[in-house]
Amino acid sequence: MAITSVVGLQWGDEAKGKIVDLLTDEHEIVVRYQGGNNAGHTVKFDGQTYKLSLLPTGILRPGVTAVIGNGVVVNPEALLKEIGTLRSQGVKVEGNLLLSDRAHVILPYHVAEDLAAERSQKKDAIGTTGRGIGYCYRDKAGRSQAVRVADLYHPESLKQRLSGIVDSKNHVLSALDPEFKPFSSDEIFALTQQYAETLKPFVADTVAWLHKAIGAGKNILFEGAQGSLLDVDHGTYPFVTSSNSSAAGIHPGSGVPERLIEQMIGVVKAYTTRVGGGPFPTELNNEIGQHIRDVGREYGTVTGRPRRCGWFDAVAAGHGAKICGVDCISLMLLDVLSQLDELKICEAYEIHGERTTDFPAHVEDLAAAKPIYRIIPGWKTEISHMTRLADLPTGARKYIDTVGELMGKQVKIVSVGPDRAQTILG
Ligand code: 2SA
Ligand code: MG
Repeated sequence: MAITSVVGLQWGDEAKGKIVDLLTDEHEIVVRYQGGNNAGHTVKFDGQTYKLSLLPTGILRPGVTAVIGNGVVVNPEALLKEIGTLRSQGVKVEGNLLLSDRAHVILPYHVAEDLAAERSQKKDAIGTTGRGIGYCYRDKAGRSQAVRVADLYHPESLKQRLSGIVDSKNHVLSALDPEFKPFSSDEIFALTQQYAETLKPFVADTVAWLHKAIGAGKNILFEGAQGSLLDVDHGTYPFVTSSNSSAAGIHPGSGVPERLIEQMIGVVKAYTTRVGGGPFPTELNNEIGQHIRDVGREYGTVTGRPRRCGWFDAVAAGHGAKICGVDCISLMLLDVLSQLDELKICEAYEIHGERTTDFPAHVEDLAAAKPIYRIIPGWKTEISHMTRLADLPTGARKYIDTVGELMGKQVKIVSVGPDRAQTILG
């Protein structure tokens, strides 16, 4: 039995989907444990591009079971749409997907609350994906207004509870927006009953199921969404998502104890990106940042928003690596940097006159951080066809070694292009 985890160490979009997809060959089960349809994974193979949001990447492989764990927040509408798109691309979903009966359900008022809150916060807005993620997690933590997948199959109590929940949501939403059109609790209840019907083939006690799979010696892969710096406990709070998007989310979000994980792979981009608000010390608001955005096609998979781009930040990614307890690093999108004359890697911050390699707790201290850089000469050579470390130009190897040195972990995988074949194992 082998249990592996793939987790992003930056602000998401580290190209985890590619690594998960590669490793799926050796695993029979792929599990998502947090987040929801705010995530965006792009996987390319055999000339096809697959865009995944809520579904675990394992869904693309026949014979692999994709599990949506209890820690995920599920918008049934989005899930059914994604399943429909995959079916039209020839992917078989039936029999390959399990949805936890303990997962929480995103309902239309969560999306309305997210959008209304973001509108009212203006310049302090978090820059959410507008999918209602934070408001569903808020109800989960608050307990009284939450709806879980299992509740869909207890219609009488659900109907009664929804009437109070919808009243209270309408009250809050109309205070935020005078033009708000109230939700009808009967309509929301009817929706939940439609969902109950269409989701039924997938719903399972995934906790019990996973423990049986572990007992049977199955290989399991955990797939993180977003990245460690968006973790609600360990990220750049409050500019974070509402789940434990570092490896800290695996145990609560799946019911599988973390001590059973044998290999934790931390995924980083060769540079840094961030989408949404919040400080970003190595951000490049100049033509280099634009170059990275153009070459790396750095636009949100879900929202299409241009991603903010900057130099690799070993303090930030190193914080992610510590929180997750990674065994090794997978360095992605190295090819995107190939045309630059000179590269910079942030090795420490200067905050209020003091040098530190600790990641600060408060966003105002992070905003004050001045990056201290190591300079690495550019290699100015196309590398996307190279298949061995030894083939890479000296500058590219120096870059990889510096990332490994500063993060204190070996870089074991280097990606030089989106295709499965464009992967160098170190
Ligand atoms: P939310 O919607 O409440 O989770 O937003 C809170 C913050 O978390 C960020 N976030 C993300 N950052 C990077 N990638 C994400 N997924 C999509 C992608 C995003 C997109 O793969 O490109 O398409 O815009 C993701 N999901 C959430 C978000 O930007 C907020 O900063
Ligand atoms: Mg993404």
